[in-house]
Parts: sequence; C-alpha cells; structure tokens
Amino acid sequence: MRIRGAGRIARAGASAIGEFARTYEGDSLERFLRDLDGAVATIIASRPTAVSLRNGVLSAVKGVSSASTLEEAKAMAAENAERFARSSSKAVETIAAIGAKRIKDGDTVLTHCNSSAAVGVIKGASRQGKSVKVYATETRPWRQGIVTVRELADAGIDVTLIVDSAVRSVMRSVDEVFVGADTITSDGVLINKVGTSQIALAANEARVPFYVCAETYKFSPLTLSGDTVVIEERDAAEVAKPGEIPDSVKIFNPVFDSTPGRYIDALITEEGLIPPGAVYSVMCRLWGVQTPFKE
Ligand code: RUB
Repeated sequence: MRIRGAGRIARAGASAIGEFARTYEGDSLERFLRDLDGAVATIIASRPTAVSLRNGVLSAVKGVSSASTLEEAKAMAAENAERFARSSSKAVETIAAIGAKRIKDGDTVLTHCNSSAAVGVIKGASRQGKSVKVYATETRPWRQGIVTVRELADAGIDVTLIVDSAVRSVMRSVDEVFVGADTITSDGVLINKVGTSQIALAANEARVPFYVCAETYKFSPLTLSGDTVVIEERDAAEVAKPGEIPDSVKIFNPVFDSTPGRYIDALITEEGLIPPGAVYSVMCRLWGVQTPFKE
C-alpha cells in the first residue's frame, strides 16, 4: 500500500525487474534466468487484482530468455523496464488529453478513490481553461480520496469531499463520472476500487455518463483465456479497530469490485475512446490473438 494505483504499481513492478537485472551479481545466464523467474513471480503475487502489474512485469522480461549472454539478458530487462515506464507515463498523458475533451466548461464531475488517469483527465480539462467542479469520494476504508482532493486542490480545482454513501445524493448535479481501472476483462467488465459498481449504478439511474480512464495494459489477457479476476481482500483492522466490535462479528473487506460493461459509456485509453464491447478486438490488435493462449 505504499505504492497505490494500478498504473504506478505496474511501473514500480517493471522498474523492480530493471533494478534486479542491473544489480544482479551472479555470473551464470542460466542462474540469472531462474532468479529472474522467481523475482517475476514474487512481484506479481504482491497485488493479485491489478493485471497492470503482471503486464508491466512481463513486458520487462519480454525476450530476455532468448539472450545469448548474461550481459545481454541484464541489459534487455533493464531497457524493457525503462521503456515500459516511459510508455506507461505517456499513456496517462494521452488519456488526460482525450478525456479532457469530454468535460465541458462549467461541468461537475465525480471521481472515486485515487486514479492518476482519472485525476489526469480532470486536471487536463482545468488546464484547458474550463471551470470544473469535482465531487471526490472518501473511499473507505483506506481513504484514498484524501490524496485525490489534495491533488485537485493543489491544482486550483474546486473540489468537494463526500463520504461514499453520499454518491447518490449528489449524482443529480453531476455531469460525468470518471474512474480508473485495475483490470478490464476481455468482455469489458471493469475491476476497480470497491464502491465503483455502486457509483456506476447510481450514474446509470441518473443518466450520467460513466467513463473509465485506463491504459491498455489494464486489459487482462488472462481473462481472454477464461480466467477470472482475483479480488484482493485486506486486513479486517482496516474496517474496525481491534476491540471496537464484539469478537463474534466477522469482517469482510474486499477492496475491489466489478462493474459490468453495460454501465460503462466508454473506456478512455491511449488508443482512443473505445466501447467496453471492443476490448476483445483491441486486445487482439495490440497483442495478437495467439498471445494469451500461449501463456
Ligand atoms: C486504487 C484504485 C484506482 C486504480 C486506477 O486502489 O482502485 O482507481 O488502481 O488507478 P489502491 P490509476 O489504492 O488500492 O491501489 O489510474 O492510478 O492506475
């Protein structure tokens, strides 16, 4: 939780692989490749829900096993990692430029949790000189909304913090909702911070457009071959302090939820604005239909 947000997690994972390669002290290529596999597995297992982490880490090791010397393998992993970090940051900028066009001067928008892609879109609209008001949810239990409101306030944006349960109360005065993504499945389902699906339902009921700001490395090739997304559950102490409630009370603390594509108006990606139903074809175009089935 020291690194949050699926994009940052992916860049940190890829950079960790780069660092591992640069600082590796052994002298055997075979041993390096084995250790690299171990590092990949450890990093991917650290956050099970965000496929961005897996995609970032795998892009850092792409082609490395075919290197003919240890030095070549190390350099390849380090370069791949840097390339991923650069293209990932660039994707967030492109999404900001595309998404900002969806916000009109004087609009009120709502965002949830702390998504650098969604915050980037809102800041992008503000930079274009549009007056934007923002409702940001607190996002229990970790309260990532506090980070969001600080970022927006620092950018001079008019922002109001609300508790998660106030979403429906404000939805009538909202013009668009912008959220981020941890994972997007091949059939266009969004996996994002818990509470996102309720916001999508409230937006749908009030006929407010619901946009997902997501780099395409949030698309999950695993789901293309039938896997489901593991929803991370975190410590009960995040919800209630020890001793605060009777020991017999159970606590369920899932930190992500899934929003069906029918509640999503569009995905704002660095490849452009795409409907949730097009995720499959975009994945095939970007990665080739064969790739997921080989993994
Ligand atoms: C953060 C979260 C964000 C997405 C997208 O959860 O759910 O909405 O990760 O963020 P956590 P970004 O704080 O548990 O990591 O757009 O920055 O990738």
